Amino acid sequence: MPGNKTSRIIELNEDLIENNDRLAEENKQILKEKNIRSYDFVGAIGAGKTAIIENIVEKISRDYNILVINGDVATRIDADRIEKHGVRTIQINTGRECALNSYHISQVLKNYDLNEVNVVFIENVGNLICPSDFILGVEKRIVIVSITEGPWVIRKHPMLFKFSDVAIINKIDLKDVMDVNIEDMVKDAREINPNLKIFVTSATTGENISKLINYILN
Ligand SMILES: Nc1nc2c(ncn2[C@@H]2O[C@H](COP(=O)(O)OP(=O)(O)OP(=O)(O)O)[C@@H](O)[C@H]2O)c(=O)[nH]1
Ligand SMILES: [Mg+2]
Repeated sequence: MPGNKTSRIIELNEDLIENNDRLAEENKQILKEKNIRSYDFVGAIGAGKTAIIENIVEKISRDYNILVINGDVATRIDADRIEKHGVRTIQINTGRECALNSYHISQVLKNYDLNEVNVVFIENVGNLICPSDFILGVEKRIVIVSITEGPWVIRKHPMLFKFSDVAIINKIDLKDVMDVNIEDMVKDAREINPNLKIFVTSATTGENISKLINYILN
């Protein structure tokens, strides 16, 4: 019967999220025991997740032993970009899945030697919707949008802003060619989640990246 089918689908989805949350809690414990700082960068395709992580690792890799986990549907392009900065990466190709989940991270935490590592940056699959259901057990979730995605991108995708700790509005070097009011975008993010710490950045010029680093690593 169609009614039964629908309720079974809802149960399955609930199971999936419950299992994810349980493993995320386990990941959190492992990261805490190993004294590893951890961050999940989420955001739409092309918002600048890799570019921001490249900026960060360039600035801090002398002081921290960093591992970057790159989630991508099919390629290792982003991991290769990160490795050019002399930082170790693990590429996870998700195939049909539009977000990393806590199982992916758990596999890394259980199967790789993390003894020297003290910071893990995770670049999630480029998507502004899917990752909101799948917490990974990390210290902070950081959502990135860019002004080239249009002035309404935050209002249109409230869930990730609701469930993140930090928001980045990137590509502000392009503000003169884009018809967007950055202050309005900041206001939109704040209305959705008053606890969000918000940074407006340019991965191209490096504007405000140091402030972002100071905040997340403090
Ligand atoms: N002008 C400008 N371009 C940027 C900035 N940040 C990233 N880009 C460019 O935007 C494009 C996409 O950046 P990525 O860092 O690959 O974006 P991403 O979010 O990692 O993309 P996916 O991994 O494919 O989801 C690249 O051509 C970057 O050089 C920025 O602050 N300003
Ligand atoms: Mg990327």
